[in-house]
Amino acid sequence: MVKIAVLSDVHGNATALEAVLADARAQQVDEYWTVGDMTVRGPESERVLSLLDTVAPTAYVLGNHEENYQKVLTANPNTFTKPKQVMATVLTAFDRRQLSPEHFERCLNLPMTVTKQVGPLTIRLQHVLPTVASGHALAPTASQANFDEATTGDVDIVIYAHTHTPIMRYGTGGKLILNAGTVGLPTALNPNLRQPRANYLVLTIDASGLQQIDYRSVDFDWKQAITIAHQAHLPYVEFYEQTLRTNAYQYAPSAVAAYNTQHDMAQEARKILLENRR
Ligand SMILES: [Mn+2]
Repeated sequence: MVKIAVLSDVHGNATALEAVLADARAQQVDEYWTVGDMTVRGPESERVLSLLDTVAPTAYVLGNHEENYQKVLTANPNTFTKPKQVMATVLTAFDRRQLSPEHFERCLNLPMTVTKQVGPLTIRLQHVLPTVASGHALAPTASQANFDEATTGDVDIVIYAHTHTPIMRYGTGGKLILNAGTVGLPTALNPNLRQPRANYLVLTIDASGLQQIDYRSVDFDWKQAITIAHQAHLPYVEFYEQTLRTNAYQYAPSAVAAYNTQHDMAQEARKILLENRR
């Protein structure tokens, strides 16, 4: 029997990750898998990756935020100017200043998918689709066709991430689809389902198959997480703070666009991109 913790969307929130790792230890987890977006948005991407090193995850896959690291390194300053691209540029630069060269390099070289064989089960990890690490294809209410596209290939279970919404459903033909939710930025559409707790998943698998799926919600000191963000002079700190305070998603393109205008972020992003190209 093996107990596997599935962690996704930590987003640089080391405070939440510490609480989750303590809970996983108490659950006597044997192995850790991650499903992308370990960094970016929160203040402590380096501490997140160092904490993860202490449990040595056996799977890392590319999230859209790690993918943005790659994009920002080679982006054209004249065209990489959409509101979220400006934010990605500034947040990538913030992370790059704190990340060790080894950690940054690892983020730049993540695979799109990792496939694991555990007992009788073939399990594939992917941030969104097998070949796409971003976008809304697997929003919780997306069409079944999208979930069928997510489960192509010779797999029994697909675990994805990105939506910050815990999910258990099926592809046509019975492939199981799981989403562990989010460790670092808990949000929900329904106000009554919002809660300031870190989500992750513990899978228990033995020779007969999947014995238990445990969706865990763990309390963490979100006020302390906000304090750390302010102390670190995190860019876009208002978005991070409001997400942790309200558990409602704050990073809509229109809101980011307004913030960019107000704080002249396009100028800062342009400076960063020009420096990257030198
Ligand atoms: Mn994502």
